[in-house]
Amino acid sequence: MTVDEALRKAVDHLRSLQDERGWWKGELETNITMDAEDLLLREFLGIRRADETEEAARWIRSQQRADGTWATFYGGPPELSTTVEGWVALRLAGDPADAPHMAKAARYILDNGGVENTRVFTRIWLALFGLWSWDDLPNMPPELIYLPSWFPLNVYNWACWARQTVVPLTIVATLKPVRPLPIGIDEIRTDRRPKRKRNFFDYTDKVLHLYARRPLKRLRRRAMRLAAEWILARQEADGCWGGIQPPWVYSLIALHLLGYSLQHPAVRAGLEGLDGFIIREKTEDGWVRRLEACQSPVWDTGLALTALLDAGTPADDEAVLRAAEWLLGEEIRVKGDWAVRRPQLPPGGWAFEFANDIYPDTDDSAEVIMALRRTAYPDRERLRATLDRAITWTTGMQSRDGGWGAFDADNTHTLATKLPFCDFGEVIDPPSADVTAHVVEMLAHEGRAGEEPARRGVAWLLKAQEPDGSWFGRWGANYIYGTGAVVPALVAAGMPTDAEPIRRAVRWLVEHQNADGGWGEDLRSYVDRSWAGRGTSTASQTAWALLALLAAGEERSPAVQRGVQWLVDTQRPDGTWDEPQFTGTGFPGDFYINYHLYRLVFPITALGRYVRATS
Ligand code: R01
Repeated sequence: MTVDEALRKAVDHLRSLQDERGWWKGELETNITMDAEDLLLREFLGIRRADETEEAARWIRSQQRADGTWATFYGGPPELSTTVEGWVALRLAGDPADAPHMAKAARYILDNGGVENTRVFTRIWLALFGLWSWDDLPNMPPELIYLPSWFPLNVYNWACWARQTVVPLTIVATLKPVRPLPIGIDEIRTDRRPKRKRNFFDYTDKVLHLYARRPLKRLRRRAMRLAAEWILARQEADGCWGGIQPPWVYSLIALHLLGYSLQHPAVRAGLEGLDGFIIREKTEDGWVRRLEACQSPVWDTGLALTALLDAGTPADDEAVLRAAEWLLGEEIRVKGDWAVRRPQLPPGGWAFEFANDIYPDTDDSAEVIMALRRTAYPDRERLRATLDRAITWTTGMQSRDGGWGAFDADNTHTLATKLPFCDFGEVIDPPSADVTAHVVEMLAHEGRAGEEPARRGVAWLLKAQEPDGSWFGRWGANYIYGTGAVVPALVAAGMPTDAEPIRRAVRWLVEHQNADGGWGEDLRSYVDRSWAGRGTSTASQTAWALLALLAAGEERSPAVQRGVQWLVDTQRPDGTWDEPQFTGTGFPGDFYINYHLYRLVFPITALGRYVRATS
């Protein structure tokens, strides 16, 4: 098989996946926390059905490994909180505690500190059912909503995903609801307190617990009302909150506890919208169902469009124009929470999801701008105006330090990260190399590399280069993703390919090529630097390495030849690639994503650019 044939087959496959309405959307696979919590949510609201429970339980069981545990990514190490949630969900579904798969899970849990050692979110879910005491959870008062945007810890200093999670949780944790379950968790308790690192906030937490016992009644009542209004004002058109599962389910629970019935329009829209995030699939064992943590149509469509164009698809191709039309309709024309930090900036740009108007992000906006600019969309005036707004918005979201975060500017205050409440994931959204690179690349393509924002972005990137020549990947795994984003951006911005930063990156990539010719990087690299750039070869990571090498002018090098050959040799007969490995990152160390379209769009872009560079 030649490179051209492989590319054509891949393109045909990608075309076949386009929705007739113009978009692409690959599954966004995460882990069984989603499915366990979905059962618990339905149980809590009193709407859990036996058939849905059985399908979810079947999926959860199918993901359990031989040692009884669950992980947060393919092939990953056992994860305690996920395993506890899986165990509880299966108990709820009727699996007996003494069944071998349950006993094995319990064994692992006990050996690793028991439920006492799980993350705060897991223990909140247990507390909702009386399986954990609300008093043994960090306090988070609803009065948080009063803090003005200049005050430490105010909600706008939290990353948008954490902000939207914490506001409903203050309501839930204040009302401390308990809906008893017919199951217990004695099998997974140790009744020992885990040793945690303590800091100043553990003493504040004691004070907050004392206040929580006798709050100023009127202050608290008003805070609860303000928090509820804050939540309701942020529900999106499809019923979601922030397009992601945690704010969504906690907002539903909070509203429900405040007396909004299941028939209330906001609650109904929320529950119906959630159904749109369910994937059902027939397997050998019967139907399974799982929940997407989030959906990625705008991101996928931007990347697919770029892939088609890089593969030589004409700019006026019918599939290209259909995608462009859909993306133009997805433009965001309203202000969102980002405006708290950039009040003068007019709206524009794109979010990641079908509906997330209050939270557009710079990463999606940069990718979509680059893709749309290359199309021959016939209404040139509409295209120009949309791109102008998007470029202005994206540029205006630059942080003071010269980099770009995903959803907010200057979201860099580390205080929230110190709270005992925040023991999971990222809670701030500071600039990252991958996002900054995408924005710089976009500005360079727009002919703005010489202007101040791009120059400061380049300076930010140069400062962020690791001593070994790579760049950290915040939203993709990991140094290969970061390096694959930054090198093309620096070259687009005018850096000569023989400049020292580029040469160091090239050397790092070549040194980390696998013997089979591909590249791979295990997600363990986020917690253990010895995994940096190391892991089983995957299609998306091989493509990212190739994108950097091709931008660096290495198209005739043995490394590129072997990388391209790896893609050709491992392609499936249907034109795509197998990629059970997760190469997407939600939160380094804690939450990972398998974007099902990455295995196809990135190889197409890499092969397309290779063919162009060598012909
Ligand atoms: C989550 C959670 O489930 C989650 C889901 C999705 C994301 C954020 C941003 C982007 C867009 C994509 C996905 N781009 C910046 C990246 C592009 C590749 C984040 C988190 C889990 C726990 C909590 C996500 Br608490 C909150 C959210």
